[in-house]
Amino acid sequence: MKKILIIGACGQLGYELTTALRDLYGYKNVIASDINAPKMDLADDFFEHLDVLNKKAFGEVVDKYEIDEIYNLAAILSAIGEKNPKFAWKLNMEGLINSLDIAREKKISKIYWPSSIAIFGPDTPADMTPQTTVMNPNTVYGISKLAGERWCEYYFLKYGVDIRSIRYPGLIGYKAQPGGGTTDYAVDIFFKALSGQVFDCFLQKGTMLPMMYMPDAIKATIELMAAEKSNISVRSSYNLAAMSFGPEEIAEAISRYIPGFIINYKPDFRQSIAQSWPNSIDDSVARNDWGWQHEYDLEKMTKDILENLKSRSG
Ligand code: AKB
Repeated sequence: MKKILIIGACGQLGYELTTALRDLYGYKNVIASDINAPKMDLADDFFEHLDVLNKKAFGEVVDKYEIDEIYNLAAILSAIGEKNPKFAWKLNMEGLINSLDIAREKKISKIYWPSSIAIFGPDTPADMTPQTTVMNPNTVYGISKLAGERWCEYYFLKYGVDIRSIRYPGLIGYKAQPGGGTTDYAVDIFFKALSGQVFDCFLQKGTMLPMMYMPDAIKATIELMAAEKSNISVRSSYNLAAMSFGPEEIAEAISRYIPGFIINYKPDFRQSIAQSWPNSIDDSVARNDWGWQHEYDLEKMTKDILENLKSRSG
């Protein structure tokens, strides 16, 4: 059985991806790692404390477990990145280059690295944004992801590293907290609504963004990594879509289950980041290349999250 290393396993995506890959490939075959202390059910013999910037330690973990596949999910997201742009650049770029070099040097069979809709910017066509178009991102996170995409393609073309990547929209899940992005409001809103609180939204009414429910993001990631090499025509990163909505639409969907739920709009610096991103994404290349299909729309996702959170709280 192949051995997988996840870097950034304590993050919003990492936590759920680690669980899903362990279900598929066996618990002991998926090594979780993070710079942060592990969440309760990750803290065991198959967790490594790892800073992706420490290439030596990274290489030692790869050797210790005879790793075949690497998922490098460590990143500083859009909102936090604007507070410390130089560090965001350093972590996002050097972390990726370390992963690509280790993949090349140690002949890792496949490597996964997430990109984002943040690679697009205010000059990009906002509706049904195509796979290849004007990019011009204006956040440090977006700049680092776009540069990262170029490095991914370069390592594939130049050294044959089998790198695969998705440009995730805003990811919405309830099992782990998001890590400082512009789309995080769409996670927080569920927790506030369920605890009977008014939700102060940091984005303005009508700010439409591409979003995806976590089970779809996990499914896409696993399917892309399992796809035949010959079916993958994009070695930078694939556009991927499921749904698009503004804050008032998710609030309305929630209030169908929680009558009387109130949302207020208090836009902050994240408003201009959101406005620079597309409203909706054309992901036909992913659909044609490796058969991507989403399962969840806004309605189905809202019902699922609220049911799960309610049953969790007893
Ligand atoms: C963010 O908001 O920064 C992320 C993303 C869209 O990549 N969720």
